[in-house]
Amino acid sequence: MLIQRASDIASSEITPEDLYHSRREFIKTASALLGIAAAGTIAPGCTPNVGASPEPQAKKLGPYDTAEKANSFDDITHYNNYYEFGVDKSDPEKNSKKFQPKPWTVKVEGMCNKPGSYSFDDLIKGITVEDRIYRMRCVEAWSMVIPWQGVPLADVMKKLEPTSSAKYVEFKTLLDPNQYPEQRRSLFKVLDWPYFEGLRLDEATNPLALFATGLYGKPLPNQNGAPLRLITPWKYGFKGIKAIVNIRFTDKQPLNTWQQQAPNEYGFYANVNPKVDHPRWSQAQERRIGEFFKRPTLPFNGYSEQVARMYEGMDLRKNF
Ligand SMILES: Nc1nc2c(c(=O)[nH]1)N[C@H]1C(S)=C(S)[C@@H](COP(=O)(O)O)O[C@H]1N2
Ligand SMILES: [Mo]
Repeated sequence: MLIQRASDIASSEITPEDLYHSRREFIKTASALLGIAAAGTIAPGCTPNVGASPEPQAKKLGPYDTAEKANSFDDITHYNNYYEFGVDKSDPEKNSKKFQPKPWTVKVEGMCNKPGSYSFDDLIKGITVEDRIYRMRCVEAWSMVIPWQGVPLADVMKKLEPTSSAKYVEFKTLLDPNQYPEQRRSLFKVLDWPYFEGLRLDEATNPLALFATGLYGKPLPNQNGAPLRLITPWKYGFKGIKAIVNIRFTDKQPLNTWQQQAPNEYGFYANVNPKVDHPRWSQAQERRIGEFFKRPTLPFNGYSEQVARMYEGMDLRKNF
């Protein structure tokens, strides 16, 4: 048979990524049968009667999507960096089960015309949630491919109307010792809380920058930064600040948590750069989670075409 229906597969064999891929496969196959070249959204009235379509809005690869094989839902949700929940890769999954991503309020302040407190829904209202399959390269020299859902950060920025004096935007993670075990420590703190990050405004409005709200077609799991986290795939993973509660526009280059912690090891830009080694290890190669052999790391994590021009004329060794 041509199309395996979800009901033909033992439920124990179905993983979230199977469902995700089968949706995409269904659309591709159905479109091929109908001779539709570019499988965009199939209009409801023309949905062919072949197999069950669990999610008709599934799309073909978008212009920013990588065709590389995505990591499994299990990898993406059990191998995490989220120090508020602990420093081991398995801690975020174990310790985030009771985290409350709802209701959620984001405070917007600084140099913009639309400051105020926004509910999660209000902040993203009117902006279309998109699929983006991105590579993620951690500064620790491992990487993954993650199928995110989210809203283009440029659309959120536009809605908040930064003034002409605003040059940067700063983000902060929730500060809540009741929910984050590591924020309860008074001694031997791993980081100064809350975690914070920043972008230049042109970076924040680059089409690649995303506020992720989901992955594999499901709401963002707590350990991945629910309900809202930053994704800048050309930068090291630590720029991807999780559980954002604060957005502030400023004319001064903000610090970020890791730069504040170790300024000789981490900078403001943190663009993926195989030629600039971390003082304690090489950045020339990376290990894709799930693979054995290392692969070369690409400048800007392979996104040069979209982002390199933002850094023309800059010394990328100094501005690391
Ligand atoms: N608030 C917060 N955000 C964070 C971190 C963190 O410790 N706290 N870790 C960062 C690092 S180092 C990486 S590599 C990514 C990991 O994202 P993932 O767990 O969804 O793969 O989150 C980033 N965002
Ligand atoms: Mo990281």
